[in-house]
Amino acid sequence: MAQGYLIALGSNQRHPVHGSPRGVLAAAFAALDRQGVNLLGASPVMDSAPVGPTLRRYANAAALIETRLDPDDLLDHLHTIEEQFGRRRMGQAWRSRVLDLDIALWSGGAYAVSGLTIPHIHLRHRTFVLGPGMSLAPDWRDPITGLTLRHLHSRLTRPRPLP
Ligand code: PH2
Ligand code: MG
Ligand code: MG
Repeated sequence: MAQGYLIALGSNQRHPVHGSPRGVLAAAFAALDRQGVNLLGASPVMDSAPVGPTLRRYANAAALIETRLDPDDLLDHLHTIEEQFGRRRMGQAWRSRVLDLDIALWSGGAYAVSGLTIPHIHLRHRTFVLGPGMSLAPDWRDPITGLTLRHLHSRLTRPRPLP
């Protein structure tokens, strides 16, 4: 059965062929439209300040895909694409990376098995996932809070009065 996923893309390192992080994400969208996966939508790419230990800025975006792969098989597939882009999965978490592909949302709802959690655990706190995600699927609801991506995004970016 075809299943829908929202994928969060990130890059903060150059690639020898694809060039800047923006070039990496353009190539990654193409890679997400092969081998049993259909790319239904690609968001605009945004620049974002790094969260975590690295100093390099990120290019971030989101993709809406359709595939028959279950969450675990899709995660393996995404890891293979990351490796094709030169990513090596070792050492420090959150280090600089050529390409990061995370499953943000799944049409099947919530999932938590052996190291894979959907929705992505940081979904609700990251404008660099919610902003691009909202441009593709504003009415898609987070199964945990019941809130739409549009709502989660405005909750995070709404100006707050000074104390
Ligand atoms: N990804 C991380 C850690 N920090 N910061 C930004 N701006 N964008 C990311 O995609 C990102 C991050 C871990 O995957
Ligand atoms: Mg990530
Ligand atoms: Mg990741």
